Amino acid sequence: MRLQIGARLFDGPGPFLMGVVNATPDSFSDGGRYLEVDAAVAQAERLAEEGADLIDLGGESTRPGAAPVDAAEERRRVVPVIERLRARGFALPISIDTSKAEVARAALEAGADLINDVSGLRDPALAAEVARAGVPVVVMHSRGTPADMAGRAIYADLLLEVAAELREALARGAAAGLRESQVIIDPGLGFAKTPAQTVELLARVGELRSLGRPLLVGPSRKRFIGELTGAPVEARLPGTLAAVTACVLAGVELVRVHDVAASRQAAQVAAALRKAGGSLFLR
Ligand code: HH2
Repeated sequence: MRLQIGARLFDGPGPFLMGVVNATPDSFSDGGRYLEVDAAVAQAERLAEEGADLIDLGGESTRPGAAPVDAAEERRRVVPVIERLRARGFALPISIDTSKAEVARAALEAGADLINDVSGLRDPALAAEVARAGVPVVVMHSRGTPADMAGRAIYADLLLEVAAELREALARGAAAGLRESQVIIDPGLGFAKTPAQTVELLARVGELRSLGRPLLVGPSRKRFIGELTGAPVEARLPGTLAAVTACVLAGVELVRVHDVAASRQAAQVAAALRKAGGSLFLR
């Protein structure tokens, strides 16, 4: 891939690691808010030290069944974190995980560099905002909303349909004036997919290269790992590392993870194996 994200040129096959920072809510007091901002800033700085290439900041949970958050509240959660990071000279590109145009605009004004849209440009206002700003955007595959996506995990041909729906998202972007060179594609592991479908999608993710854009994949701590292993969410690092390895062997350029240090090591070994080639890749 060759893509400028903020101050940094992402050049080469990677793998590049996107470290996850969730700005968790606390509606009780401003004091709590301040502590949350501090905690999110500290987490971003920790992930940078661990070797993240960029961070992804989110102010709304996208877990299945998660309650929606309004734009004003989401902005209040993320903008102070971006402002504080930039004021402290944070060097990495900052991605904002949002599907709302208003939040995207405020985040970009505060110093974010990339929009991570888990809704796949379904809101024309967000697509227009990305086109206006000219920043890179992650276009992720999903169906429905976190509240109803589990019921939409019905596919006659999983890879064909995910690829076709991503192509439709690219077309929506183009209609809004977005250049294709701004776009990173994400298959959306666990979003409107059962654990078994997520495994199939991960195993065949390389097929999405046909879309001609860099790939980002987010396997970190997800439910398919729990279903395969019985591990609760806080004990899914080993399974996450296996999935990170699979992503890198498949040629995925960007991997979104919570545990950057451990993922960096797995990704480095996998990248060396990928480079060496050999029978590992023969079926
Ligand atoms: N997964 C989550 C959130 N955002 N963005 C992209 N591009 N790809 C993903 O796979 C992805 C994503 C869900 O993970 P997490 O951030 O841990 O959970 P939550 O959304 O509940 O904060």
